[in-house]
Amino acid sequence: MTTPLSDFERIKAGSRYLRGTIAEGLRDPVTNAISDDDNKLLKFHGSYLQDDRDLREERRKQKLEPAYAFMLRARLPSGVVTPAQWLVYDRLAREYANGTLRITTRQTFQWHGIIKHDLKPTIAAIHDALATTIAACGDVVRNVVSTPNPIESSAHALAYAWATRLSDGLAPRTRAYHEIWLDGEPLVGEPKDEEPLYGATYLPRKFKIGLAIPPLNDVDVFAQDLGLIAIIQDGQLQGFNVAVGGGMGASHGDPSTYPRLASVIGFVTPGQLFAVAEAVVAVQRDWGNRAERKHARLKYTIDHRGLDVFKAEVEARLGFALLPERAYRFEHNGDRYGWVEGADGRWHLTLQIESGRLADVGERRWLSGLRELAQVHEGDFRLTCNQNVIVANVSADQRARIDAIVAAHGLDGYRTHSGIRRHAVACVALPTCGLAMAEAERYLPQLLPRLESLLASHGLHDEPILLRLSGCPNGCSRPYLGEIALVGRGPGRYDLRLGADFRGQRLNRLYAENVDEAAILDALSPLFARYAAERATGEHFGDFLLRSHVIDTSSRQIPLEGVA
Ligand code: SRM
Ligand code: SF4
Repeated sequence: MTTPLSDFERIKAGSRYLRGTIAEGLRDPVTNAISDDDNKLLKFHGSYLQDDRDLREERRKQKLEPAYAFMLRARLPSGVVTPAQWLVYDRLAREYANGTLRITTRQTFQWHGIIKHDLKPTIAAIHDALATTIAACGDVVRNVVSTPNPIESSAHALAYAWATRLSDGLAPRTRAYHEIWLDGEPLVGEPKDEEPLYGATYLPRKFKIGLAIPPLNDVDVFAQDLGLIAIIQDGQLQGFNVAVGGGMGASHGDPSTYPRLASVIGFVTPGQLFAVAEAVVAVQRDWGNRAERKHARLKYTIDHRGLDVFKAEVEARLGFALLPERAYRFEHNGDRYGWVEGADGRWHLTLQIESGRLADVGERRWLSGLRELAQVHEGDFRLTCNQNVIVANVSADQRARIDAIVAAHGLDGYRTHSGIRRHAVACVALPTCGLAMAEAERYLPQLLPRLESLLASHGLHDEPILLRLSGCPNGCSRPYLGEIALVGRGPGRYDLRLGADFRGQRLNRLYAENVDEAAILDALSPLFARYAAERATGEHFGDFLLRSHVIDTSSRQIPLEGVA
């Protein structure tokens, strides 16, 4: 007996290539929501219906419908934003959203709190700014991330070109987006096959691609469904190591779900890359689990069928074999802050933004400050997968002007931040995320000072330590790659996980389950003390925990150096 397909598959199949009744639902004045089925389809257009969870209970008591509003996510390959685009996004944040812009862990922008009436003009404005929101969410290839670091300008230019090519080439083709949001001619009758790659039911689940240029693993390449590791020799791009089956999401108490690091299966030349990406996506389209969404990501397809079988199928479809993987070495997966000079003499300034939230709060006026920068900046901006921003391609004579704006708006905290603060990432969680079990972004400002004072008491204030905070086990801050990670269980309670490395190549392990802040600090204090006293020169916290057997050594890891 075959297992029935998930309800989501029925909705996709009946959607006429993602149209559903979204257009009609947007016009319905009776509710601020849209139907459940349309909400599922809306994700493919880059948006989610949410409600303000802080207000949920009160509104329920008052017999009001929840405070519905939409989250919208842009598709910005490689996180590159021009100053002109920045100004549009900033205006949309103030005019239609909740007055904030949110940089995500996949180097794009989200807007929260857009009411139904304003969703269409917001999307249309993004389109007019030469960007899009299509396939920013949904069962498709998402926004392709790549290293945003422009120091090696020629290598970065290549990474950007490939990220854009993959992002555009693997995007859905349906005209539904134009019809619904941009007043394109509505389709008459049944649509023909508009999706040569995806077909009418798209992929079984989301699919993520990331491209890293060693020694920087600033995209967490092993957390991607398809990770590409650029191999550059003497300034020339030789090709890419291909890694498949990475993913973070898991569910509490369900061992059949788990985070997994991508497995390197070989090397491809630049000329082969697009075909290889398309073949990997196509095998997942055909082999992925369409009955159980919890098991539908590529990582489960691979573990279910076997890596060798999966690779053989990809090669059979390609008609050629992948070459043996090439040597590579990562140093870290964080961002470097402050000014650096690129190989071409242009300057780049990385600013740290707590949880990627651009808002004007007290003396730190991120939204206004970046707006003012966008008004004078002649280069571009790069969003990072650690939720930060690079003011990129600045000429030497413009640096002082940029510095003055940064200082005037209180955005230069990166100069004095502690080691752990410089490496802290938190997901959105409450109040907008419907899946959050505990706070993350809103909790980080309380947690950090406590961790900092604990670290300082052991002389570790400046020690770089990766902290990742997620409000639930879905893992949007990639917490399973944190040297220290908190994964939400319930209000004020988290799983404490420890011992990933500093390069995104080793998963951490569960250390204490379902604990509150006091227990977390109690657990960490003796470990910090031991680390301060016993670490080897240059040894990172996660590596120390592994060496000293505080965490189990059996966690799957990628060898720290690729094979020669
Ligand atoms: Fe995520 C779902 C936010 C990166 C794994 N994620 C969600 C939703 C849409 C909640 C929902 O489904 O209702 C969250 C919206 C919250 C809000 O109010 O904005 C959400 N995810 C985010 C962002 C904004 C977190 C952030 O603080 O930056 C990131 C947006 C990225 C982007 O621009 O596309 C974000 N999410 C990630 C990552 C990190 C990454 O991709 O590098 C992961 C782990 C990697 C992975 O996919 O395995 C991630 N998000 C998930 C999952 C678990 C998927 C799974 O395989 O089980 C869900 C839940 C789901 O899909 O059912 C989820
Ligand atoms: Fe929401 Fe969980 Fe993702 Fe955080 S990790 S944004 S709580 S789905």
